[in-house]
Amino acid sequence: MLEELELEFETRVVRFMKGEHKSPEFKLKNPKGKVPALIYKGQTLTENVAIITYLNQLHGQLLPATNNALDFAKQIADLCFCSATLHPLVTRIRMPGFFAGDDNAKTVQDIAFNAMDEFFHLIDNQLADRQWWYQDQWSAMDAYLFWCFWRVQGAGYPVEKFAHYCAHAQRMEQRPAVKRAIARDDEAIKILENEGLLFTPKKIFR
Ligand SMILES: N[C@@H](CCC(=O)N[C@@H](CS)C(=O)NCC(=O)O)C(=O)O
Repeated sequence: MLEELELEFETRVVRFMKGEHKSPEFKLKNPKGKVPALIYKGQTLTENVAIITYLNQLHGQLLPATNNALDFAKQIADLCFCSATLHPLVTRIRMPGFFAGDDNAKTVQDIAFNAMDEFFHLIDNQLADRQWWYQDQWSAMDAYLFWCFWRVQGAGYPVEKFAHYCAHAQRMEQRPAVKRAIARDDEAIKILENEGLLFTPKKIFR
């Protein structure tokens, strides 16, 4: 979102493999021990839906403009679908062992794969006749949906079953902001690799 808005910002690497996100120092920023946490003018804001709506209030561009209360509530519902339904499934697909131990990881991942199928079908249907979630207007929904797609694809989830969602991901990859965000991610990967702290999803289950 920050790249799309062309804002100047710094990112910090949080070393999950060392439990840095649960450390007292990090919990001063986000007591919930999760990323993302946006620090702006000395104040911290957490939760993707709150960060997106706040940035949109400041800068626009992230959600279709509307004065209609119901339309706005529907946009929030869409973002909550990403953060409260898709996002927890993404983490169960990528790091199933974190939730139930390595012995039960495959069961956790299988259940998450099945649950994700239902929602990927829903998204694929919505994208069948349009380039972006809200027709011709790119929005934060497209960014959040792309993040989910990209993360589960990297963990062996069969995204190819969803042709319209795949075409959407290809359109997203062409966006300069997405290229810049992925370049930042690559930098973080290099740092973690050098420190021996890179987490890579296990594909041995498939
Ligand atoms: N509801 C949060 C979810 C954030 C979230 O789950 N982030 C994951 C990384 S993708 C995390 O920090 N997980 C660490 C943990 O749960 O211990 C949001 O929308 O910002």
